[in-house]
Amino acid sequence: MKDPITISITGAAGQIGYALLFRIASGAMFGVDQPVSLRLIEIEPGMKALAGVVMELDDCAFPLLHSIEATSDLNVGFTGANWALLVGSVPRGPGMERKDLLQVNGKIFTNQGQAIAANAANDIRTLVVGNPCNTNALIAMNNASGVPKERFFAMTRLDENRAKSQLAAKAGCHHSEVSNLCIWGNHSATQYPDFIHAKIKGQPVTNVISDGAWLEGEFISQVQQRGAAIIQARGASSAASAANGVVDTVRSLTTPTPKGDWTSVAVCSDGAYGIEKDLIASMPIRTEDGKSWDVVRDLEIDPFSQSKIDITVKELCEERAAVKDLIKVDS
Ligand code: NAX
Repeated sequence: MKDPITISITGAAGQIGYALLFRIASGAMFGVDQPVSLRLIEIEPGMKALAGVVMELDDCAFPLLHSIEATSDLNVGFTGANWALLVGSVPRGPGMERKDLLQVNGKIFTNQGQAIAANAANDIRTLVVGNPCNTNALIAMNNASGVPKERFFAMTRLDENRAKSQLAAKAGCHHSEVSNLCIWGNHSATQYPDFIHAKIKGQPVTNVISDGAWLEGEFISQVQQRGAAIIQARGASSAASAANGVVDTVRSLTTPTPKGDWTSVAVCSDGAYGIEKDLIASMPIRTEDGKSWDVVRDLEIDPFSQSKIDITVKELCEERAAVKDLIKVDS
């Protein structure tokens, strides 16, 4: 049996946490031969519900679940973490502006970045899910002194999966036949689901779906607005599909990317595709060994795509400017 790996999860008693923990413990994230130790982090008011979640995890008697620690102390929560999944954040309240939300959450991710730097394992990788996830990841990264920037990610995989599903439905094929789908930019309503480079059964999407107006219009807005549509239908935001996006993201970063394909995740920009350096922006990435990753750098960007990428990158710059006091860089 392998040694257990340690996964710290914030917001563990929330909706996404409830859909996520059981899948990690069952082996869906790291494989069916990899034991896991869970460190579950909540704020004080969430600790009672978290105790109930821990009871349910116990009651599953998962063979791979090595240990569970439930805590509201960040230093305890991130001790020895190989992966930190930052799911918890404060939702936007009535009358709260985006700028207020950025500030409130910014403080949370400042503390979490510092606690990760002080307590996690040397190979720590951090995936931020809690919104606004790109900018929260930017703040955590800038406050995690000594942790390499390429170990910070923000989740856009749910958006990628949503886009694949929409394209498959339009083309009348199975979603597994859609590949090379990249989400660019921010996990927000400005994101750009890139259908130009996407493929269906190995063919360019634009050869398979002839309805260009749908691709340029309804397709993009449906992917951008999918979260809102789910809230309207379900009366609550995406949880199981978001948890599935977390599982898919971590699996994609820890296993080699299939030949010729790529995956979407927001990473620290090194200036690729003219995206401003050090923003956490979604782009196409590949990993050959399941450890290091690189941006797929040779895609030709047409003027339509460029105009969409410019919009979402501009929003990321604005978000960064709104939290510049928390990240100690000029913006
Ligand atoms: P819930 O409100 O159900 O759960 C959040 C949990 O986080 C609560 O239990 C709360 O007590 C806890 N929490 C709050 N502040 C915390 C802190 N400082 N430390 C530890 N725990 C803390 O929300 P849920 O539906 O689970 O969503 C969680 C986050 O995911 C939200 O910010 C949401 O907007 C975001 N999402 C991100 C997505 C993405 O693709 N990146 C998609 C789904 C989701 O909208």
